[in-house]
Amino acid sequence: APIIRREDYQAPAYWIRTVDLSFDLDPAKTLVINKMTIERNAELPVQSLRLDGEDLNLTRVMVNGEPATFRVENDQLVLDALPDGPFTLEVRNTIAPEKNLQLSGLYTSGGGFFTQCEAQGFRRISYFLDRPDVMAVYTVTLRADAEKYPVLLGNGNLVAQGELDGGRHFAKWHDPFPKPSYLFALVAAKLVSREQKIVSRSGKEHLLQVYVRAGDLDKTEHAMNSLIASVVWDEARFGLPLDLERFMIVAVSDFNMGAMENKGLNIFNTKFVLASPATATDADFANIESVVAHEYFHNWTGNRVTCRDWFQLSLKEGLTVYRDQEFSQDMAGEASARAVKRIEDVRQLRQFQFPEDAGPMAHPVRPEQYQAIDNFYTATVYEKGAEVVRMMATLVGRRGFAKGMTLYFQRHDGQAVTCDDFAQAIADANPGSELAERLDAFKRWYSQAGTPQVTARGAYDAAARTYTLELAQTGTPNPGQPHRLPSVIPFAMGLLASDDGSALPLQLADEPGDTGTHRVLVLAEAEQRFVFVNVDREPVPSLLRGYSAPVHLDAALADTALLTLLQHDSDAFNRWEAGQQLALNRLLAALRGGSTQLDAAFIDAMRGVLRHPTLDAALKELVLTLPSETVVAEELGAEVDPARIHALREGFRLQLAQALRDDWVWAFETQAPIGGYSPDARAAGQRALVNLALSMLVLDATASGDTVWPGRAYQRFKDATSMSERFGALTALVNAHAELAAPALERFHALFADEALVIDKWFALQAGAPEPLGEGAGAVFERVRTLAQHPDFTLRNPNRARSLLMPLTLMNPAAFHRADAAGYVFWADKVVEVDAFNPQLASRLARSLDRWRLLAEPYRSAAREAIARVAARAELSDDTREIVTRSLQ
Ligand code: BAL
Ligand code: ZN
Repeated sequence: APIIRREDYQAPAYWIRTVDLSFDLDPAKTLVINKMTIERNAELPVQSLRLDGEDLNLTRVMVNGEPATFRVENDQLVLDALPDGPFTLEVRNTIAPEKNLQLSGLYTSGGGFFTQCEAQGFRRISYFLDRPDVMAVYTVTLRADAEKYPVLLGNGNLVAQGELDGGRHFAKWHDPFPKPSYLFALVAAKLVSREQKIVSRSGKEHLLQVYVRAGDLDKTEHAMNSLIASVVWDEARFGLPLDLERFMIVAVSDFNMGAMENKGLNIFNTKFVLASPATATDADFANIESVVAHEYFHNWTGNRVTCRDWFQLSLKEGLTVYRDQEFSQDMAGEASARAVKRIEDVRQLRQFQFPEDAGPMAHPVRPEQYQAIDNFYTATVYEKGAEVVRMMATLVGRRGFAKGMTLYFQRHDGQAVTCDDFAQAIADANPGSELAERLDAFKRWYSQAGTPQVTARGAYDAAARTYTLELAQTGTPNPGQPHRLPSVIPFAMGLLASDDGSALPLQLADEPGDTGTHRVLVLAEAEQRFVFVNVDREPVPSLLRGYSAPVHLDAALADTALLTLLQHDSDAFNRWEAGQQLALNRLLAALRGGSTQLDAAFIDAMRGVLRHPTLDAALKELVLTLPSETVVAEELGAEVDPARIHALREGFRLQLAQALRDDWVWAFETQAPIGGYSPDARAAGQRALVNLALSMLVLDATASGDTVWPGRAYQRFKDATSMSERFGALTALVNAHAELAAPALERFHALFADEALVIDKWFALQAGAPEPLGEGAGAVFERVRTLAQHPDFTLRNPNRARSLLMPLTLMNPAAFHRADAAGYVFWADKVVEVDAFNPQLASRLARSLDRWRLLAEPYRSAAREAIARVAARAELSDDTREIVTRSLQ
């Protein structure tokens, strides 16, 4: 496929103003009639009209009602001689939804019809200017068998429906808002819905609906509650109301993405809709809340204002992730619960975006080029993009950011715009702010790939009562660029007294007194020095509070300083960060030949956190969880031996289990939430801590041959009243390789044989289990190979395929990276097998070996060979080709 470059952007030669679509739905042969009104873009020279198409069977082309001359060239439908003024173009084609295993365009799933058009699925439905800057008003008529497909849904409002001959029926939908084709959707299926009427602030009534298969209605309450909360929040926080009479969510079990924000008709992966206490964990409940919010928020940030081209994807995705993160924080409530959400988001960033930004797929938040746009729905565009928006909000303040959003919609409602337009609006609404003053430099966050490294060094001068903080930033330039220019880095910080941890005032040399105990410095040069005066006591710096910028921070703090932060910092994020740094220092030292035994100071500090009288349970659980093997590997930066990292980390885990045994018992017995199941952040955090305690107790017991705790875990597994409890107990048994794991897994499978999403968990748990140390090593990988043959396993369903393959290849380094290369062979086979029918799914899986250059031998050569084997295939999708080619470059 050709390389598409941002700098080559040109406005479309034609505008499509209205689309009248009709579908005669049939799984084998669906007829699509597409009548468009089109105008030439008068600002450009006269040229041919070129409509995108893919896998379409074209039957008729008419211009202004007359048969027209056309040709099909490289999949495009080309019309040369067209009327000068506005004209109508009617295109008829057929498609075969049941053969569409890519799940892009119109496809069948579970006996119904569903669509997915972002980014370029609409061209697999009909010929079109399939690009986001062409926005049209759609009217859509669906015709289908009434018994098989009683529910017919489209974007916007239902304007007509009725019976047809031959047992068929129809529905006609009209969407008053002009939209790009990627936001088109239709559904025709046998579904039921949960409904809720709400009245918005303006007094308008809206109908909210969640559509699922008949047996799943009892699992829709949480999604509906999340949707209502999202509507309320967006109006309260940003003044953005629901703009449609009807807002629908439809769940489908075959779906490549998490969910899709089609105008008024969001289509969701069942994973992010269906939840009951018996089938979904706390994490599932939280994910549903955030994905429902994310898609709903897109209605403004994405749909009302959309992207000019796909290079601007982060315009809508980074901003909408920022919005859903803020929503989830607000839903969590208290300051400490907000910090917990922030920690979870940063963990995700470090686990997935940092490796991406340091690997072969590294790209700026606004990429410069692509071959397959589907490959750029990445952690960088989404999560780093959200960090960029968060930094803007930090620089202009909460109210300033809200003002900026208002200006953004005033300027751009109904338009397809760029990341520059967004940043400009936020800056213009905040004249004199650090953002407005440094906008050009700030926007380097959009154009420079890679994670900046910030070095911080402090010095206290007791005689002068000054504390000097020197900050420096470095980073690698983009390919083809000689230098990396400095980023604008909001650097939130405070100073704690080293003796009692109390907060010290922060007065810079040229400032009058009383500037508070928390502030945001702005690092905008390669090196900057900040001198704090009137510092009475030796301070411990609390740096990059709340993770105020997506950078690597090297502060080289001594253990004593980290222990002070862990105990006293008013910033809960930095308490966690200090704990992670203490653990990381020990893991890295051990990997470099230092002690493999945890010291008393560390263990006492962890005990102090676990037993702390007021800390949130959720925060405790996060602090007491060691940095992941992936994070350790990235910190190491070269010659990574996954087996060694695993052995050391598991060794530390076991030591924590043993040394804190009594404390884990205490936590298990006293920290559970009281009352019936509620997915709220506080109760979820308590359950997480209890589950961690149980895992540690079972780990310790299994290592020493004791059977009491495995027995208790099994009992809890059997008696559990919620999936969070049940799955926690099962996880404890499986991860410790307890003998009772096998009967528990068998029982779990039997209990939930009809719950696809729970069976996904069953696969994922086994594929993500820590590889045993010593003689049992390799058992987890062998288990995965066996499970790949399980009657319940299929590559056709993306959730099921991911449930086995992703935990192994992305989350379980020691099981995947094997000296005998069997993991890589398995990976290559699956990539090739999936690529034959679902390129988007295959290219995701292909990315699991992104970081092969980080590996030590023999892994590195073997991994390279596996990637080369895939790349050598003549038959490979553009998606997967792009990944493996870049990987080898
Ligand atoms: N736009 C694709 C799915 C999402 O980010 O919401
Ligand atoms: Zn999104």
